Amino acid sequence: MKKTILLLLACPILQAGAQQPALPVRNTIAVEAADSPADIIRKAAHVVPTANQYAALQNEFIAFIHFGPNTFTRMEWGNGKEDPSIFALQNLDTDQWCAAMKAAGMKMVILTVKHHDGFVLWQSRYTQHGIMSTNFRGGKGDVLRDLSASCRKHGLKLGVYLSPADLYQIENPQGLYGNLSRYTRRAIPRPVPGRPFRNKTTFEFEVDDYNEYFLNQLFELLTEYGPVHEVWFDGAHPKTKGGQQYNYAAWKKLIHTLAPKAVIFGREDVRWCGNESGKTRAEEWNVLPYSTNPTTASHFPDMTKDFLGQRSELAGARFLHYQQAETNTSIREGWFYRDDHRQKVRSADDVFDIYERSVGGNSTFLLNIPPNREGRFSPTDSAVLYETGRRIKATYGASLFRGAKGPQAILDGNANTAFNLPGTTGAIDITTPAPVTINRIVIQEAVRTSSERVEKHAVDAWIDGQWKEIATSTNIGYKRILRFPDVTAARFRVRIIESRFAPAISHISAHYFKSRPPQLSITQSVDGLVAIAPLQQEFNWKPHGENATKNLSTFDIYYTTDGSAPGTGSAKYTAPFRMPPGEVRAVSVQGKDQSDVFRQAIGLIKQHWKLSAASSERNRRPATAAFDANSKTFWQSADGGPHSITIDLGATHQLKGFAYTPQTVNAEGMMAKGRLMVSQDGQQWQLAEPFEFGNLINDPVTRHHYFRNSVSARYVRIEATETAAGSPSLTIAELDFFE
Ligand code: FUL
Repeated sequence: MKKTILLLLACPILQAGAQQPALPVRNTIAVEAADSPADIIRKAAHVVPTANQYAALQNEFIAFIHFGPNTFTRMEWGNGKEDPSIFALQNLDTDQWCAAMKAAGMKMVILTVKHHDGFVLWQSRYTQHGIMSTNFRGGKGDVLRDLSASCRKHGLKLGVYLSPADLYQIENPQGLYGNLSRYTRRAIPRPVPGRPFRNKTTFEFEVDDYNEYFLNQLFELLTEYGPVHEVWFDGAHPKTKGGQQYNYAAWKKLIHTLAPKAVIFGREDVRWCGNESGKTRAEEWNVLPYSTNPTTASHFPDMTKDFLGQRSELAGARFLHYQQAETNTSIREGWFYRDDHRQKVRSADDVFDIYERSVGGNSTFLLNIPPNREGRFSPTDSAVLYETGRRIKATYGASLFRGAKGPQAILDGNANTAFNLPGTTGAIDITTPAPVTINRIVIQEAVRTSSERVEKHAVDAWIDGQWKEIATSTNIGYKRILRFPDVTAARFRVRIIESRFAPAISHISAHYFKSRPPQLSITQSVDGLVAIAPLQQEFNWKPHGENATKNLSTFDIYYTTDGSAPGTGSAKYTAPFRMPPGEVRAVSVQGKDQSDVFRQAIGLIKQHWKLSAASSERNRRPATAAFDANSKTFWQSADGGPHSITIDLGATHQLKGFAYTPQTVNAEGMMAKGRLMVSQDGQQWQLAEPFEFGNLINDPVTRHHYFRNSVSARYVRIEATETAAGSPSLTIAELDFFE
């Protein structure tokens, strides 16, 4: 049953046992009015990635680099009014970035050559708002040039993030964004005296000023830095103006011509996974239902939905289209570097866990590592990358099914060969030469030729003379990693239980990962009790209702409250405890293995806080929910501002800062900007500091604001001056104050 891709692509074959004949495979298949639900499913089972999409899937683990003025202002979103000199870069070491990314096993890096603030990191001919107006290398520096040279040296592919939203072009009086200019025929690239292009390709498009600017910049990016493999269009828009439209058809034509190997993120090739915090769906399908033709669509499915491509979702589709998910998240709290003491960095345990859930969950893992103000990855971030790479290699570098008996097309390590099941169910037996101890199985479908078809599968091991089920899961697609407790056996069986059409399995391998002490979460109750417990990940895989970490009962937790590093000599955690405001640092220990350090700032105890006033409230969303130590409940004001909440802290405190936790039920009322007012008596008020939080809707996680100088207060009042996306009400899930 060994077939090459060429053969499969060339002839739609009648598969024995399948109820209906195979269809030709396509990247998009239209649904006809007369199609029955079964016809739709059969069509979905013939939707495949393009060659570029497939190459992008094979990258598996890729890097994001967020770098720019925000690195220096410590903001998540700039405002476009930054003086370029804020970008006070002195040194840049892209070789250091690439060495660490390569060691992590990443295959590509995508640089934010222009984030929403509009500042460009390359020597563009079309603006002065960028690196050319800084002192970096006398105004001649070019971050993309350095990075592309380092990528070549280290064998990494290159991608560019060019933000369509451009606050500099919006805010600047001569700005091109939304300036209501006429759409006319314009030549791209627009010639600039003294700055000729080596690439002589030219285009003509009917565009306005901003689209022309954008296309000129894309032309520079795609012709002067070597091959580009991904162009990333962020859907986030801090602001828009003048009804600005994007002429995407022109952008696409230019990209397809100049970067024929590139996939486009944010449009039809690659999609957002729906969150920025590393969550993965238990079932991630890449064949999606569209209501309009995806190649010309201006409406896309809601990528944040819990279910996207399941059978039940396909029923109303007009088009079925392959569009793979990218799980994008940052190694640090926030997308940009802020500091090395407060900004949390994900541990290798965490990054490795996301790797297994995302790459092994039919998506690509896009991990952001924001360089610091020295132009380098901070040592902590680098160490995590090296360690993650070591674990990936040690775990997945070789299969424990080496030398096993079973379908060779599955065991040969060749992605171009596949075993075609005769029907929609079946079993694949694998026998190893000697018993092996495993806790991971990797399964892949030949998605390029035969789409994603498996809807339910299980793995059994032959133990004590009978088959014992060791893992079950749903879809497979490009890759599924099953995690389960250690099992030792010499016979295994993968059962395909349900499929959309007879599937083609291209790969099965077995692996062993030495379990690590669990990751921890540290919480504080309303009366100040601090509890430390294993992290319960909402989206974690629990193939058997078990966590991937085995023997949870055998670990110990040690912690400190004085800022020192915790270890087995520190206090052992036995029960929740109270402590003065400060920081808890904790580790879990299992035998000789110690977890990474988990840190949590502990704020003022809220037990005696009182609500003094709230501008308004809604039923079931009372203002007291803003400080009930429960981030699932939240305060929501009535529509129409100004919105404020005043709290009596019960005693005077020297405040260093505060944290705002947004609600996550919907995107309403996120507090983008505000002022913290303080008072000793509830009568005389004084401004402590204004504050600003960017990117709340896409990334609704706890945000911290620390004051330049600590402020003394018994009463605090938060006045919101701006809500994200102009929401008419304000919502606060939780407020914390730190002393
Ligand atoms: C978001 C942006 O607003 C963030 O700043 C970041 O660039 C992230 C990757 O996408 O939507």
